[in-house]
Amino acid sequence: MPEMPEPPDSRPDPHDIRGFLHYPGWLSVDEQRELLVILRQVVAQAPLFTPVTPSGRNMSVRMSAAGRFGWISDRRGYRYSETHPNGQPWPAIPQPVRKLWDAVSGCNRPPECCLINFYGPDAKMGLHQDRDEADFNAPVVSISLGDDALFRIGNIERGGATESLWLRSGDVVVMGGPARLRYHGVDRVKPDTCALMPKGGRINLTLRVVT
Ligand SMILES: O=C(O)CCC(=O)C(=O)O
Ligand SMILES: [Mn+2]
Repeated sequence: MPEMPEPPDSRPDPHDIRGFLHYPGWLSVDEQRELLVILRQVVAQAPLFTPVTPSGRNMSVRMSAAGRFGWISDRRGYRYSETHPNGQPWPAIPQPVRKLWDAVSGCNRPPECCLINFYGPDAKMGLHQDRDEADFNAPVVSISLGDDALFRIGNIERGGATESLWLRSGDVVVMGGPARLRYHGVDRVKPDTCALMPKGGRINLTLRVVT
């Protein structure tokens, strides 16, 4: 048999919003379903937990992670940790997620943390910078699955005008270059906007180089 050429990989072009690259619908519905099956295996090994802020408040997002590091928060503060709060190492970053990083990050270092954020109907994430990493040359790559989320993008400094966009299941956002330290957050999730997960909710995967 003659070798068949690989089918062209028709991925969407990004929209640039304040230096964040938004790829609407990067993952097909089949790819989203495949990823969800894999993520279920990851959270079976590393169960979702409710992080507590240093001031003692429960975060509304539940979290887990894959990779060498997970990001955790408790009364002792925010930090990267090589173990889950239960003491176990984190599962490996799933292969399709690694491939997505290679395709969009433009970074020759592999991701060391795949944070898994689970948003129920009332969860949100306040405006913040991702700045617990040692090397800001590496971008942050975010993948959305499930219900729509209102994502807010601010400035490099705290305050000032912001811009919002809806992130939908299968969307990817690359936060890198001069926008690496831009404030961002999730104001709310719109329940029942996606059929991917039978009980609804939103999963965000945030990939980062940590060291
Ligand atoms: O859920 C999102 O889209 C953003 C998550 C995020 O910014 C983070 O985990 O640092
Ligand atoms: Mn962030």
